[in-house]
Amino acid sequence: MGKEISVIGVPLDLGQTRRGVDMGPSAIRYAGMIERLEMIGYDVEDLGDLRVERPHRSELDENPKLKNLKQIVTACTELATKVDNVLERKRIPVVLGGDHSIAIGTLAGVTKHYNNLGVIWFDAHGDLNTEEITPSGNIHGMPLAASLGYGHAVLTNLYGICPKVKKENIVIIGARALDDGEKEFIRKEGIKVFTMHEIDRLGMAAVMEETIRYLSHADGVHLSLDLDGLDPHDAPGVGTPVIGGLSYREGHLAMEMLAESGLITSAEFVEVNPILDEKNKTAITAVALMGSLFGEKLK
Ligand code: HAR
Ligand code: MN
Ligand code: MN
Ligand code: MN
Repeated sequence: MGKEISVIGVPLDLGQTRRGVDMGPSAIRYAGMIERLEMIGYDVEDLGDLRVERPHRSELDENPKLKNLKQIVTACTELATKVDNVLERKRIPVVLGGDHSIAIGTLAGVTKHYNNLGVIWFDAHGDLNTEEITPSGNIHGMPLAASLGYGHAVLTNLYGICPKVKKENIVIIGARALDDGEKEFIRKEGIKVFTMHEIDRLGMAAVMEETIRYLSHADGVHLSLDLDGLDPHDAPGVGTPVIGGLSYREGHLAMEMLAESGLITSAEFVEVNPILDEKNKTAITAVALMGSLFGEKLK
């Protein structure tokens, strides 16, 4: 991994129904992200935020099983182009959400550059729903399924690449709120998942060692970090908090081990909602995790 990072903000909140996560990129920047990465020695280029249109109310939620599909596809396609361009220039893309539906766009842009892309999905949720099994119709519950080639064709074929990632190249970490349909999907496809149960039993260090080993054959690894993977105590500013999550220390250890491994080639930090937050705590946590991920040293 080189020492050049390009930051792309995606102020999109249409993948779920609680407004405010569109302010995530600002909150993360205000928490000192750019300066933090520069302190570590990176050349950081801030490409600013994507322009995401705020639709007329009458256009919202047209299809209750795929809410705001059109707007999400537009934003994700633009994001894919930007991410693709950053990698073309041999820089590391770091995407700031926005809700997790944007991962479809990030992965579309990233996967073009690898033959065997690995993905670490750090999340309380599986994000493995499709319009057939979704309990909510919210597309932020679908990006991993879409990237695997399951779901509506405009999502699975976004940017003309399907699937964007292979099922044997994914590790989900921190899951504790999986829908029944998602559990069935995980079993059927044999997807590697470390639920909170396994993390409690094995400990975070062993989980990360196994994750790094599992993905060691990949020629690039994308980290998709949903802040709700952390416990709401450390990350209260998220739209769908779930108790019993990873502590800040476990998250921090995970990031340090990933930094040591040298595996990570792109990243995104999503679901920061400053309206639901306590004094920007969640964005501050996100920036601290980024510091560790990108090799901040204690001594
Ligand atoms: N699984 C539920 C659904 O599909 C909740 C998803 C919540 N998702 C996120 N992203 N916050 O991980 O609606
Ligand atoms: Mn998610
Ligand atoms: Mn989540
Ligand atoms: Mn440490």
